[in-house]
Amino acid sequence: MPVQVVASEAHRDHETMEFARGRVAPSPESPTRATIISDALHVAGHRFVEPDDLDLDLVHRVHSAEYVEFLRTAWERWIAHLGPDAAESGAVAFTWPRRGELSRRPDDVVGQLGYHSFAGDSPIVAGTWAAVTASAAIAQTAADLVVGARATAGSGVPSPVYALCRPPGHHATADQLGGYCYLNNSAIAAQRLLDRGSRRVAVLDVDYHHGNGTQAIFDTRDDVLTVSIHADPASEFPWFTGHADEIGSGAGAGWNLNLPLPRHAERAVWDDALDTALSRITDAASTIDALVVALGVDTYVDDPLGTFPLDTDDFSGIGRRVAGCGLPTVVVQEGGYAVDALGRNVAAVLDGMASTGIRTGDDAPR
Ligand code: Q9C
Ligand code: ZN
Repeated sequence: MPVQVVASEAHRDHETMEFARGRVAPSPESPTRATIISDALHVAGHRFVEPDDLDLDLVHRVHSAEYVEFLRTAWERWIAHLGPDAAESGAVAFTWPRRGELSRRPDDVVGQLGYHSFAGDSPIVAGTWAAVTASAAIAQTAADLVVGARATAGSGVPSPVYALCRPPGHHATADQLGGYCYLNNSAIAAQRLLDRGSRRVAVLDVDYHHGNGTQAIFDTRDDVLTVSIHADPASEFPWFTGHADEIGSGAGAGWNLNLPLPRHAERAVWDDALDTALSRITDAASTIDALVVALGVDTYVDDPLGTFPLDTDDFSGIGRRVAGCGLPTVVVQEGGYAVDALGRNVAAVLDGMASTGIRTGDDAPR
């Protein structure tokens, strides 16, 4: 059964370098990633849709206005401040606020880069604003399509909608970029579902890395259940959050679940974690009426950034099991860097989801 895929070419000119693994090299978060996924989903016969214009008010519900304005203007301010030679690196920080000290927002773009980032792996280049706003618009549109389908689906659960977001988003907090993420597309999709009538939304993050940004954005809120399965931050990026004892705070206490796994965890261990995650979501299913899957496929056995052993068949299994929740679902692309396998891995997830006989408006019993 074909799935609606929201995609755009506006990410193309967001192409960065990263200082990692001892050298400066093209970032693994490359434009090619989106092309490979798009090609595989075209071949699989899915239905492509262009995103609507981005609703900046929606973005401001999960990001601070000064952060969004910083993202919009940082590139031109960086070049104006440092001259054309600074184009080569892209706008990137080398100084960050110090732990436990007051951190006042600086005036200059160089200081603001430190204020508005937590990692030096995500430069801002000329094409970044166009790319991140298109990526967020894709998430917004995918949420709108799921809501629209629900309205017409009668008693059936609508088919999933896939948001081909690039760059990814789950590391971005309300006011900090990092981990190749600038705007938190999964959080934007979740907020959109709430604004369009969901009572409570679950975000299930299966990326190899902890979804720190999504956790932080919804930390004190009980209208979004955030669940993340990831490599233990004691030995993996993003290093400082993602531990099992982070359960949310204030009204959000009990509405965050972290399932950290050791590096090189076996498939059975990962599978058990998914069961735990899905039980938490279905336990609360009386109040949860929509799901966002933050779909990183950097859990793949050959991913250059990961250590988990999942293969392409495992990804269709994930799709099947997630669809078993029976919730209207937006799938938002996060990480995944084994470009040769990226297309078929994403296609496998959608295939697994669409093969479970979820009924749509067209085939639901009346
Ligand atoms: N040696 C996602 O999968 N990169 N982001 C820093 C420095 C961190 C991954 C590596 C990887 C971020 C969306
Ligand atoms: Zn990742």
